[in-house]
Amino acid sequence: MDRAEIVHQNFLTRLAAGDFPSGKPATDALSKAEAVSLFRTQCLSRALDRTSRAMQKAGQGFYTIGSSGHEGMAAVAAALRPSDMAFLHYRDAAFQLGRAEQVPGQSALWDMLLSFACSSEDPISGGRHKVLGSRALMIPPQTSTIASHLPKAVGAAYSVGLARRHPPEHRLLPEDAIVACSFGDASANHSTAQGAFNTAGWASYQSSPLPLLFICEDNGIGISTPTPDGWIAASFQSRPGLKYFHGDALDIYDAYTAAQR
Ligand SMILES: Cc1ncc(C[n+]2csc(CCOP(=O)(O)OP(=O)(O)O)c2C)c(N)n1
Ligand SMILES: [Mg+2]
Repeated sequence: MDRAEIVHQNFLTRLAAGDFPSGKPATDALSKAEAVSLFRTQCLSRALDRTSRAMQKAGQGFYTIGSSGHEGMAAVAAALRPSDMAFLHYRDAAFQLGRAEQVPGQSALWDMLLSFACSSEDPISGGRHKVLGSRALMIPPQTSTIASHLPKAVGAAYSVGLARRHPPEHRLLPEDAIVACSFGDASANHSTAQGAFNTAGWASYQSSPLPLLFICEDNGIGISTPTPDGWIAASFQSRPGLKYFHGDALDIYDAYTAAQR
């Protein structure tokens, strides 16, 4: 058994036994039905990870960039609206699947499997890469080139206010839309990311409308390079023009509440 299979077996065993990690009790931030729906999305995301490995073994798939451990992004999707444009980290299958729940007529699972297979029928990249994205879900196509999407997200958020100031500028996003942009803890150190944070702060500091939610998915590591304990909080909690919120992505109630704030 490989590591992913061991984790899966442990998951099944503990689930069956009701042997859960001690966490904070459920709050009324989510109804029972909403919580179950989020858990289902999380399971689908994990199932995609496992399927991508099986496809690779069978010579049918070419990407196993996983979302395991990042399933909490389902809660972030639930806190946003499908009209809030989202520039996603490459591990955000759960976000895309969660958002697909909010928009009728989607085939998000199937579309992602086509992407793993490099199928020319993959609707977002035509089989060029494993790409998260969907026109209907307002998720611009995104590969795994770290930090490349952050400046684009800043520009998109800036355009919301700009379109308001320059009628009859074309308005793709609703007036009260926000733009979401997620990335990994190590990606946050990339100079392209730093430029985006600085631009966002610079604009927001002088009261330019910049409805932008940056989401750092801190799993403590970037490939083999650990992120120092507390680094993300330390480097983001007192930047000019930026408000910092913390959410526990292993707790859907906490992640949902933090994203809503
Ligand atoms: C521009 C660029 N440089 C380097 C890489 C190689 N690379 C792939 S993943 C990764 C680390 C990302 O770590 P983190 O942002 O913490 O995301 P995680 O994979 O932990 O979710 C790097 C450097 C890349 N994909 N793109
Ligand atoms: Mg990381």
